[in-house]
Amino acid sequence: MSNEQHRAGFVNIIGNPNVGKSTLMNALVGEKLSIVTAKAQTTRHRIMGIVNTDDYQIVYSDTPGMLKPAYRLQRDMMSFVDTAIGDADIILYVTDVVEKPEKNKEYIEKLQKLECPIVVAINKIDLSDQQKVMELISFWQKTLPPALVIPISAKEKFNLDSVLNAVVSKLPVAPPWFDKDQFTDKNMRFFASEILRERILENYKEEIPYSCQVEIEAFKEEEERYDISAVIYVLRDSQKGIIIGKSGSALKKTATEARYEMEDFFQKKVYLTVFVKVDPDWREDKKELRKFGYEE
Ligand SMILES: Nc1nc2c(ncn2[C@@H]2O[C@H](COP(=O)(O)OP(=O)(O)OP(=O)(O)O)[C@@H](O)[C@H]2O)c(=O)[nH]1
Ligand SMILES: [Mg+2]
Repeated sequence: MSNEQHRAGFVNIIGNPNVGKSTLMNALVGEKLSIVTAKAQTTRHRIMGIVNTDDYQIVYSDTPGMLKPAYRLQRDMMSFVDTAIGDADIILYVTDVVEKPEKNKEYIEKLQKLECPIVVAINKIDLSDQQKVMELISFWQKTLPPALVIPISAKEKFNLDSVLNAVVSKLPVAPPWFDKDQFTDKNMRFFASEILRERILENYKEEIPYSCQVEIEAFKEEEERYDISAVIYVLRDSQKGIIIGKSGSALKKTATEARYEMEDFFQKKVYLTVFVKVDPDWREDKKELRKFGYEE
């Protein structure tokens, strides 16, 4: 294929919390780049997943679910969303059969004003029936014309070919933005911290996961294994106790699960050490948030 015909572009995945944006990106890229849990606000960063062929390069961006920010971390999360709306070649708007379609009106109004093509994916149709899905398709065709509206199940990998075809047909003619062997913009430390954060989201209740931040203090690449040292920051002393659990049992479970998951992801033995520290300010403090990669 000659350079003049190569297609490439940014396909930015936007939508409300918990609709399945990360599940969809992982399925489209074929790698578990973004963590997925049943809890809302799982994704906190913009994470790129790149699909390369000889003919095209699709740079997907997974983003945090859209919400009204209550603290600085959430404001930073929403600035990732705003940037992604601004620099998209194509918006892949994800909704599902569970949420009220009119949720988050301001964002819908923003999307209505955009010039770039929009593909709407109605996710989780495995949980619905045909009539409800037909109603939603017509709602979204009316709300975001001339968007292509595609019913899918990201989890069951149903109808994802239609999403891929829609995206490829709208990709601009352009040279690749990234090396053709690159499949993400994030490094190994980032994935290690996200894997541990996913285990925290799964293993702890209520406000605990939302009070936690993970920092990878050291990541040493030995020949036989990776030596990883992580810190879980919490907001209060009482939360530290909950994370650690009785005689350290809760932390041991979380760290062990994270280690297995890291070994699976990195295809390498992992030696993981996890510390817990209190940092009352991390969700609000600009410098702390920058350190954790939330400021662009
Ligand atoms: N039944 C069903 N569940 C799904 C589907 N896709 C995703 N889910 C589930 O929905 C939940 C949320 O999925 P995520 O991919 O984390 O959603 P998200 O939009 O990235 O969420 P945030 O990052 O919190 O904004 C998880 O429990 C998924 O397993 C689907 O097609 N069908
Ligand atoms: Mg997500």
